[in-house]
Amino acid sequence: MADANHIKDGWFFESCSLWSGMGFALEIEKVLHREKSRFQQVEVFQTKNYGKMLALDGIIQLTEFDEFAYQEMLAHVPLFAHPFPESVLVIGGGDGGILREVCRHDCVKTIDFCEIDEAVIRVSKQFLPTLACGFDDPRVNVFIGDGYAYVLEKKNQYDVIIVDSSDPVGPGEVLFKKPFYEGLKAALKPDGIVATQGESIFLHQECVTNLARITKQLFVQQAYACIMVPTYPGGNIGICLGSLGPELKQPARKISDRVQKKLQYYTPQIHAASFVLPDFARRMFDNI
Ligand code: SPD
Repeated sequence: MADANHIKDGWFFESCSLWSGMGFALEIEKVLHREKSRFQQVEVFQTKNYGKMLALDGIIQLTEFDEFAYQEMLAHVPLFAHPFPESVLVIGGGDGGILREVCRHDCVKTIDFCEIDEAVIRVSKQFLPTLACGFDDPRVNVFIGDGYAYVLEKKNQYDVIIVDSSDPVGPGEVLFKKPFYEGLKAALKPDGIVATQGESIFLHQECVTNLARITKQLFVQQAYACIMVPTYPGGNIGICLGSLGPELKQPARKISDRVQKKLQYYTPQIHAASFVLPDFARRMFDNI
């Protein structure tokens, strides 16, 4: 968790034990919302140059400036790698950004959505309507509760599971451990794909290699994709993927012009390119 005193002289400072010795700051114009929910401090700021910003326990979850990069990639890479996803589960991501992207897929018939903190959904609907726009889609079933417990109850049900977690500190830590991934695997149909928030190849090497090791042990295929996101620590974040069948590194389906025109980051080319990693990272994964 970040220091509670993360606002100073009109600047929001993000620092965290996970990327110690480094910080990131955004100039803010206004605190739009602040509440202590049952689980965390939920804050929305109007920044000077990066639109609105959502922070949980002092950690930036998104800015309007670059949120599309993360949401599009975490949703569309697994969904386009799957030849015909009908049943999708989204864990976390109460801001609704991932949901917005999943809803763009006409072949998807049901979207179960499990978020532990109702406050994140409520606040996002109020302050971030361009993200929280998928909750009224008739295919969406919202469950407020613990994603870990939710997954353990599901067997053989989903084509794609997307985990949009915060960082592995505090309660979120269990979502980065093997028992959770065993649960994800059991919840997938035989050809299913899982995609989880995979932190940074620069800043979180232990976490990233651990996720890769777990997915390699449990899934038929494992891969890691990189996304550029300036307002995340180090300017990048990754997706850890596991597949029980389909090839992950190439889309299995064509994207329609209608959908492509609405996107700002994902293309079939960037789908494949995001798996081409800098050499230090390639070696890191080769050695797991
Ligand atoms: N270091 C912050 C990682 C945040 C990942 N989740 C973001 C949620 C956006 N939907």
